[in-house]
Amino acid sequence: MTDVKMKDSVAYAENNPEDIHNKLSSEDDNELRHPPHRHSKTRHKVSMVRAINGTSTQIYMLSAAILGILCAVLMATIIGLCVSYKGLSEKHIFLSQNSSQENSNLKQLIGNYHQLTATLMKVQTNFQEAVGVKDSMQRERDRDRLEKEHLQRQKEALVNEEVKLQSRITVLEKNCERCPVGWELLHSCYFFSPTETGRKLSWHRSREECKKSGADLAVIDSQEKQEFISRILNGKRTSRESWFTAGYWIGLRDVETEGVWKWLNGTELTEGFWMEGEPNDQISKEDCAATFRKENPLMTWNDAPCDHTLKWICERKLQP
Ligand code: MAN
Ligand code: CA
Repeated sequence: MTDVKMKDSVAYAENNPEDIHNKLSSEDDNELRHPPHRHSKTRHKVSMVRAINGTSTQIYMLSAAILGILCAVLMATIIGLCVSYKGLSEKHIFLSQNSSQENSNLKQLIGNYHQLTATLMKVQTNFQEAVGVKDSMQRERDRDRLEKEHLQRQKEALVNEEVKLQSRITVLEKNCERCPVGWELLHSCYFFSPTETGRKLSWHRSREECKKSGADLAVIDSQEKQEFISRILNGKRTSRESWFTAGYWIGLRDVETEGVWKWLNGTELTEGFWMEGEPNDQISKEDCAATFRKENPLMTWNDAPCDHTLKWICERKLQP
């Protein structure tokens, strides 16, 4: 082998130690088969082979070490992954358990919510019903209150009426049988000329008729008497004649002084119960007063000519 060849072989050996080894072995075999001519050359070759062998061993050892380290790292990684997986799996189990617990809690909460909603709706319905009942009770109460007030007023009116009737009973009891038959009693006895006969007289003739019975034409000097006489007249049957011919003479005149009305007992008129527009002393000939059947019991008087013929009302004082 030449030097150049050697150099190439060494360079090649550094890169491909096994091939070189094989090559050298084959060369050795050749040399054994064909013994070398130079002894130093052989020694040099042996030392080179040894060097190459030492480098290969180092490379193997390094590779093995690296491989070992990689294995260790791989093992550690696997162990780490296992541990991590175990932890994650426990965590997963724990979370799944928790999640199912939470789910059941959530379901229960939803159930409770639906129940509460239904209860709330029921309560609302009940509340509305209660409001309706309350309103109707309120209306009923208002009606009852109005009815009560109405009844109260009626009761008061009846009580007043009872008081009046009671006093009338007292008077009647006191004056029982003190008036002649056909006469009406109110502090005095009153006689109304009969409608049936149709008999009518002038004011003076009427007064004479009263005197025949120990009486005189009526003096109506209070509202009580006026109402009493109006009530009796309104209780009598109506006739077809015109209103101003259906009147009753009373004991009131303004003969002395026109417009100054005096009762037969000499007292001047203070409170009159004239019709609307009366007394009007028509054609200056109306000096005698008469009472008529009218709707308003406090507006029934008219002044008429004293020779006019009308019915009459007598009044007889009670004996003390
Ligand atoms: C009418 C009215 C009365 C009057 C009478 C007389 O009714 O003018 O005032 O007294 O006539 O008949
Ligand atoms: Ca008149």
